Amino acid sequence: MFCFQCEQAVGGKACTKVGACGKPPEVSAAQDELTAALTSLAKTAEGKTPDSSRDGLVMRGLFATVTNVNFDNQDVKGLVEEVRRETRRLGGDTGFKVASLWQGDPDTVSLRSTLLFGLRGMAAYAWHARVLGYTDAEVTGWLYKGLREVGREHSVAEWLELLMEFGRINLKCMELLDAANTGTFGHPVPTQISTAVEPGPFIVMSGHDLLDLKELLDQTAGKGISVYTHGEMLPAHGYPGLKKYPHLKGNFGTAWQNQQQEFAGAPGAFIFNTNCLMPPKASYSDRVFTSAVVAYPGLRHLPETDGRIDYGPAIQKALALGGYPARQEFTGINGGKTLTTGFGREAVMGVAGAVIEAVKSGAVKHFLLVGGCDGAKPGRNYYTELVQKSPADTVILTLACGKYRFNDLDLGTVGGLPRLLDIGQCNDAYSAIRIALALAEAFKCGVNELPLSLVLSWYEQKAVCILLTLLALGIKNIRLGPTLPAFISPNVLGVLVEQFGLKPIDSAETDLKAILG
Ligand code: FSO
Ligand code: SF4
Repeated sequence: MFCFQCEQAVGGKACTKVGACGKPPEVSAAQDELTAALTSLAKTAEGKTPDSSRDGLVMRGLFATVTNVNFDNQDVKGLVEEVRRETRRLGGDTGFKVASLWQGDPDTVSLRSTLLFGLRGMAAYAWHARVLGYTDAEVTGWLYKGLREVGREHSVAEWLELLMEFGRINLKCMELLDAANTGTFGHPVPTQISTAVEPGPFIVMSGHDLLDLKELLDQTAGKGISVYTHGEMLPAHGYPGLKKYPHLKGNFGTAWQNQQQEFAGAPGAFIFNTNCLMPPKASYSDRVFTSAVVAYPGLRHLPETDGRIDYGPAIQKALALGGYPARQEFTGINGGKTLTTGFGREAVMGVAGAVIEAVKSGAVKHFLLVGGCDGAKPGRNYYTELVQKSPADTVILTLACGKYRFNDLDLGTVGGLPRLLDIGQCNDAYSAIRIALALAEAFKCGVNELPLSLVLSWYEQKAVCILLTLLALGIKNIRLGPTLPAFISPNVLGVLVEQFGLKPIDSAETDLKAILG
């Protein structure tokens, strides 16, 4: 096998025997076959009448190859078959060779992989929007285009142009998902969340798909079951259309990489609906369920009727386990007992006057966007330290699951604003971009001239598409850690450093000093 798409790639190079994520070689091979099959389908579908179910298949096919999503060989092979059937139906055949994906000139492999991984991330976002009934022909069309380009040869300059074009399209995709989430559930409002678990049966939902959470809340209503979010589902608490459910009680656990410790011995049911599933331990695997594109051999996959998920098996499990006999106090990783979220663009722009005043009066000197994924490797304490050591006149904006490193800290307020503002999930990078653009407009300058620094953490392919969007917007001097992607070749890194001022993180002290001058 060969896989180097995430931050856990063995030795900072690639997983070649078995995935550090637990992905076995046969699944890796099946995913490569799936990518090749999708490329052939994209070529064959060019110029043909668009078809919604084909679009859904392309999204699911790309999404299934994202890190920590699908570990089931049969499932992935089933997708390969579906894609090939559709290709044959359109009169095409399978031309693109699997091996050619990861072979050839290192810079070409690097640029091709960057585009492919970005497409995988964007497909997941497009899928979340689609299930809420939101699609965009340009975004969907670019999934096909991107796959075709992955199967073609290009010069370095052409690859870079494709990556920038992709970054702009991914902005549209995140905008679409923002419209889908806020259009369906309203704009997030600042909300406090408990980290405790109440007595009685409970279900924990992990992932990004807000519609799945709503349906779980509907199906558990009146059954005496409490529902908790986990990982990237945390920002769901801020949405009026979800926070109105009284049995949505709080958040369970911390970031995804701690699930094997945190789920062990917990008498509740756990559902994974998007990424971030780790190989379950035998001690709790009987209570973990997968849904939608997620699959793991031996775990129960929730059945679907007319495309909607039946949570019955998880409900029965939660009732049978019965939950804790008494309230359990849990904390975040720094010992804090409450978390806050819901500072999306509407909430922040609603207090734009106060924000601008705070900057003008000098109460707020700098904004730090500390966002991205969390992960298992050491070195991520950097993000906790950076936030802890940032001075009292800074505001920390955050999004995605990397926030679990510091979201239980009480950072107090500045100029009447909380110092820590959780914008939401990784896809809410869209909201962060809108906030940055609004600030730039208010101060009549460019985003790069704002007292704003981006310090990002990456783990998987959603982070890749977001990074490409930020670069395509011309945002410079982004700091990236905890390590740089294995798929970025030295020459490509040289270009990113030269054109965009992209920097690897250093120590928290050094970076803070450089950022705050
Ligand atoms: Fe995190 Fe996992 Fe959202 Fe990722 S939960 S690591 S970038 O899948 O998607 O932030
Ligand atoms: Fe390795 Fe990451 Fe690929 Fe898993 S997804 S096989 S950890 S590079």
